[in-house]
Amino acid sequence: MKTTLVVPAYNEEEALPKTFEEYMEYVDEIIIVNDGSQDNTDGIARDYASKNDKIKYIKHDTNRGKPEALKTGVEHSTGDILIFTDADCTYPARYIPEFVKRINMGADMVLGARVFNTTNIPRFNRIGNIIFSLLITYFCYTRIMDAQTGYRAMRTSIFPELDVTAKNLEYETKMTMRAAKLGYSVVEVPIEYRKRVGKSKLNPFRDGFRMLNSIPSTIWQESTFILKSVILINILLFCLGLLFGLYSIYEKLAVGVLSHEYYPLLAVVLILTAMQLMSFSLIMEFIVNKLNKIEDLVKKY
Ligand SMILES: Nc1nc2c(ncn2[C@@H]2O[C@H](COP(=O)(O)OP(=O)(O)OP(=O)(O)O)[C@@H](O)[C@H]2O)c(=O)[nH]1
Ligand SMILES: [Mg+2]
Repeated sequence: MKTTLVVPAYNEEEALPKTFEEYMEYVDEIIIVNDGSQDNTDGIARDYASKNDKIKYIKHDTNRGKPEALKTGVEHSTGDILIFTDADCTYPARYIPEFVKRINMGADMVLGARVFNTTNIPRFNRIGNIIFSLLITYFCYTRIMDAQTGYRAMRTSIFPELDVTAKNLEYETKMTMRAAKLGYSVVEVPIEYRKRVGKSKLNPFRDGFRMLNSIPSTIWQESTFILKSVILINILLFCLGLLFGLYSIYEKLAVGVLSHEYYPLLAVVLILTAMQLMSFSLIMEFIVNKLNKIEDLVKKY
């Protein structure tokens, strides 16, 4: 199967030559998308593309953000397998054969999970990553350690279904979640994550806050209508339980006796029902999605 590497680059003059040199031997096609850089990214990418048939160079006249740069790259790709990486030398190219192997074995998406040397991941990203990964594991019923990784491979045929809307950092996470939610097989390959070459464009506070902020909206957007209804009912049950519980605690502390002795029990029952119902719905949704995917496969062959 033909492999296409898509590399978004924004002011990466320092890391770009190393990226080309490193990845060249591992893929059949490289698409570099210059996302309106102000440095010499244009000159370097143009030069490499003119000397090498494998490299296609595309340029955004203005900066549109990483998700748009990746989408432009995909539009110009001709491979059966898409591989995304950053142009900052953080992701080692040597894992590509393993990614391709996993896809050939039946995976739909392979994530390069940054589990070794996580100190090279900015602190806010690390915290966000842990929260996202736990939530995704729960919401998608699929164990995912690094939903946010920028290093991933997927079958080109599934990309249109995973074409999520996002302005920045949350793009990869949303895509991972959509894939898992749709019942695609998402697997992880543990990778080393190196220190970036060149200046980071991330602002730990602004981008960290944005990312944490995007967690509830991502979960909401990626939920089906039925799941959204269940979430709302659960929130209602949970809040009611909390209200009864807090009222009982307040009464016990302030007055010393409970006017309604069954309130604490009611609180526990409501909260546990909400949690059980949520887990049950998520498991049901997971099973239904997987069965749909199996049915699609059976119809195909
Ligand atoms: N930040 C940022 N990156 C972009 C943009 N457009 C393309 N990119 C590229 O997307 C990749 C990821 O961006 P990075 O700035 O490395 O962000 P990161 O990998 O989350 O964090 P650091 O490597 O620690 O800076 C790099 O190859 C960038 O050059 C953009 O508008 N903003
Ligand atoms: Mg990076």
